[in-house]
Amino acid sequence: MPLRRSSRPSEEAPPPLGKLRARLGRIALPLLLLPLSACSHMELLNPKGSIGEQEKDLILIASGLMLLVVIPVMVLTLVFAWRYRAGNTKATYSPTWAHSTKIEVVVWSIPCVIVAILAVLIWRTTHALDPYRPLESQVKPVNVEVVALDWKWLFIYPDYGIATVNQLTVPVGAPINFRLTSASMMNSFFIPQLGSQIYAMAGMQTKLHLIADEPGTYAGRSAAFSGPGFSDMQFNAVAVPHDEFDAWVKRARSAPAPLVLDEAAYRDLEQPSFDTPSTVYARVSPGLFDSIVDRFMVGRMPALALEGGICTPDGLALQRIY
Ligand SMILES: [Cu+2]
Repeated sequence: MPLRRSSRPSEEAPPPLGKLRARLGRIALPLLLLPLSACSHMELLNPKGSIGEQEKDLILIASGLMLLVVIPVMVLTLVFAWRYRAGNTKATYSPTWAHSTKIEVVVWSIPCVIVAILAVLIWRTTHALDPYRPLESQVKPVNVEVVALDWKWLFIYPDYGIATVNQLTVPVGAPINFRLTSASMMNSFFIPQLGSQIYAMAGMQTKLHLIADEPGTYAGRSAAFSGPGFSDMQFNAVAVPHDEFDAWVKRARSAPAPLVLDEAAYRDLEQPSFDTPSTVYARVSPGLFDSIVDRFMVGRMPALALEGGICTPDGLALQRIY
């Protein structure tokens, strides 16, 4: 539309309310629908596992509840500004007005109710979706030990004696029990389409339980800045049917030129590197994950001994033995 300049804008009659509403509707509707059209590209809103599904529901319910306050406030702001504009002589004019019990009840009770509902909802889902909580399933879970290195992810499959770098292959429909640690910087392990993010920290271990309900390739990443190679610290989480997973394990173990992740190979691997290609190790030293966690405990050992504590394999837990 070409710009039209009125010679005396102040005398131009304001458009009637009906027309204004129609105009606002024409602008507002596409704006409201815009984010929805992008849903299929937004990983958090396009989950592929039951944890991710529940988290998506939580995001949508919580956002909806909060919009119950936000939308009326936005709309009423415009309505009030329009209705009580200087030019409108029909609106009530009461310069000494100071208090309205009705308004007080509305502006306090509605947010209180919403906060109460959100509190109950969040309390329940926080416990239901606790990353440490094992998933109930008839299918045998797969254990994966995750080590955040500078700047790549090492995945160890202790039950199969294999390991990979920057590639996570998991069977569809089986709970995946992750144990995570870091060999250096703190990192954040995140596969948005499968659910919760969790930190990986040196000298301690965190746990995460996820499940993939559909076969596919899902982007995994570090969601915490950890240095110059951070932006390439990405991996593919590939969910495949169970028999394909078994075949993949078999292939990994019987690679023609097998790579072995022993202590020496690990020393090489942990050197900082950028944009590391995905690698499969046919064998891995047993107990590698625990030894990576324990490495950061050395300085604390004498102190722990003096305190009469022991260091459990379960990370930093300090139990007093007397
Ligand atoms: Cu911590």
